[in-house]
Amino acid sequence: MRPPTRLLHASDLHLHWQQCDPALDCLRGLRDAAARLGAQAVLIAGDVFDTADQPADFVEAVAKEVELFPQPMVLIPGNYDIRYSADESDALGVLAELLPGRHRVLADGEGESALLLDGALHIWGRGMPEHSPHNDPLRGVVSVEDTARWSVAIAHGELTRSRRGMRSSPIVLDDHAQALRSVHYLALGHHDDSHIERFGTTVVCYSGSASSVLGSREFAVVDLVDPGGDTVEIHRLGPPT
Ligand SMILES: [Mn+2]
Repeated sequence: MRPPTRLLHASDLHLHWQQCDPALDCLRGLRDAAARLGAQAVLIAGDVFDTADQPADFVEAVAKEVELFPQPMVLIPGNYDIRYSADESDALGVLAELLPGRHRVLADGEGESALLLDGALHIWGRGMPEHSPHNDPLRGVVSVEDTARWSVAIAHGELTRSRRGMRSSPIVLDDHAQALRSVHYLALGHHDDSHIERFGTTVVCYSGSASSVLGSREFAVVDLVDPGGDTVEIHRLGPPT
């Protein structure tokens, strides 16, 4: 039996230098919530920034706020984080360089994993090489079938039943049914409003947007509990103090 584990999952922060105070307040609000609610790790499921182009001093201010999270944090890019042209750097890439080792940005186009909480939590995510119907955010998803580890995947895109709609970055759970069987929690980002469903035993959740500028201020608190007692609850950030 794995020890019960609590995660805070947020997404779609849409941090923008022109809204610096609300951006930093959003991170402080999540940090306070993580402490108050006893979260052991924090997941940010993409659209961290509102555009890839942010001035260096703003990214540094964001890095300072993220550094103050004592819990390990795992972030992935969303469609607002990526560059649509040449090989220039992007704000999330710059942030990744500034963060201490316990925080990880999973941006590899082939997907990559992070092991947190002394190996008790396996998190898989991949970068977003393009935001198009060809980009499958769960391509190559890795889960661990290990009774000593929780298996979590994180993805940014559009939950959809079929590829026929040709939405960009479609997430078709049936295409990954095999791998998802041993994933306890699928942390999603892209939608401003929260949404929870189950796929087999996997809890699938859009946390909603934590942004007070563009979003619903929502975030999710996930409890991983053996055997099969995983739950998720939506919370809302209070107004900044
Ligand atoms: Mn998005």
